[in-house]
Amino acid sequence: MEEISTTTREKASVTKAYLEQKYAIMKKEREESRMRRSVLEQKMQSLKLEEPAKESYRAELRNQELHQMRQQRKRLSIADFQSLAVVGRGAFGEVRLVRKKDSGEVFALKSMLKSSMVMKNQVGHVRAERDILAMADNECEWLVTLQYSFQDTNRLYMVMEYLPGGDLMGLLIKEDKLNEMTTRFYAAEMVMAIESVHELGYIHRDIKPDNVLLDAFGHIKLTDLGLCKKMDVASHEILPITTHTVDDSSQPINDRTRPYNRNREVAFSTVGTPDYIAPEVLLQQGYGKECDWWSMGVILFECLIGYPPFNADDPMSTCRKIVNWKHTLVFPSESLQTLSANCIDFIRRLICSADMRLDLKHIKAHPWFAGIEWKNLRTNPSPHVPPRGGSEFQDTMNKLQHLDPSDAQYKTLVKQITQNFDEFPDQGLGHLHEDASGYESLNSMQKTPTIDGEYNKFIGYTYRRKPKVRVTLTETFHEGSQA
Ligand code: ISQ
Repeated sequence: MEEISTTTREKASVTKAYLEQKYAIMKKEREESRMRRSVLEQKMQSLKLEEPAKESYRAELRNQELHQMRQQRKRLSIADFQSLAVVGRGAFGEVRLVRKKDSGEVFALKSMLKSSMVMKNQVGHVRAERDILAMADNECEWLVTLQYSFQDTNRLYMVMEYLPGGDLMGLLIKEDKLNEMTTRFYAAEMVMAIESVHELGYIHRDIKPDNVLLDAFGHIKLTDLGLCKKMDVASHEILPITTHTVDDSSQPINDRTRPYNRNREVAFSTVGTPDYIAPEVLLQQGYGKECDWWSMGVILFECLIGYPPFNADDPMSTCRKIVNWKHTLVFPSESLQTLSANCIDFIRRLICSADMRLDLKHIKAHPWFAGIEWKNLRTNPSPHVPPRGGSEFQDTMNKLQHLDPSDAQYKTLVKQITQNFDEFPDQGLGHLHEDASGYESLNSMQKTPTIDGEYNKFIGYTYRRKPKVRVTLTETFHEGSQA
């Protein structure tokens, strides 16, 4: 019998995953549609509507669903966007502020080079990020919302909500250190954000200050879920150390000077800093979601002390310090005078061996968090509202949506809402425009060579967030229809 080649096997497994995903989505959509109908019928029943009125509402719902399906089928490409500014650039690609040409809506567009992804074994990682963000469909308030994802021959694209506050690393560069109350605010929000990744069934594995973004009101959202690992409930994951080549497309590489190495051009630029990685991950021992709580502990240390606890001149030395944490985790003596005992105890219970580390329940119950109302953190005021943030940000976004790019005000507004990011030269999106032969279809996977004659490994990447379908039973219509 003829041997089945690895490529054929790989193609078959990608096809299987693609079809399974497609059918799962279709099933979910049918269920959602049934649910919408049933809710509408119940509402109309309780309002005792006459049959003609009911029929009219049913028709409205059908029309909305049809419109939504048509929108979903439209194929997006880079030509549908205008670039306003580059807000991040790294080894795999870049993040831009863009405007969707048809609607004028402003988004963050992350683009990644497929060849780098394949070369650096990141294919699974970009899929993980897209899957999690698409799954967090019911708008998880702690994760950056994915609006669309699409691809062309050379690149993958993620269109996400734009967060104007920069990242926690930017805030640390500006402020150097944060006081205990401010740190406690970000810590509590990080707990909720990490919890939501775990609830979706994933381990983040790459929690660091650069991946904690700040929205217009100064509240956090996590991004860069490229290293997320689907949790295996029964067993612990074993991760080879080499997979820690971080998807750094959102990590601006420039050299803002700062004490120790707090510039973004970290010692291993394509690999990212190991400062925040838990020892059990580095040692390739089995690990679980508790590795994310270690990373949070390291971030809190850095916020309060001004540098991460295992910082060293080169990544190898950092790794050595991490695995030797029992001897290398040292709080400077003055911090022992200024920080509360609860605060130090909390950090020590995160930066410790995995089996002793606090879990979610004990984290939330720790005395350092006494008085925190976990349910409504995002409604509390943030200690750092970005300049021109708050409601002014939404006004600027609305203006940008409707303003002609040639308008004199345009540049000023763009500058205003990107001021918390580093500046990068922008050649526009022209160099990204190309034929769309890498577009996604089962056909293209089988027939169209993409990178170096390979079949498309990125099938199933395309995503479009569904607009909400909602029929509102208006009071006037209801009254009129009953008359
Ligand atoms: C959203 N807004 C600003 C910057 C971003 C970087 C990466 C991912 C999403 C983003």
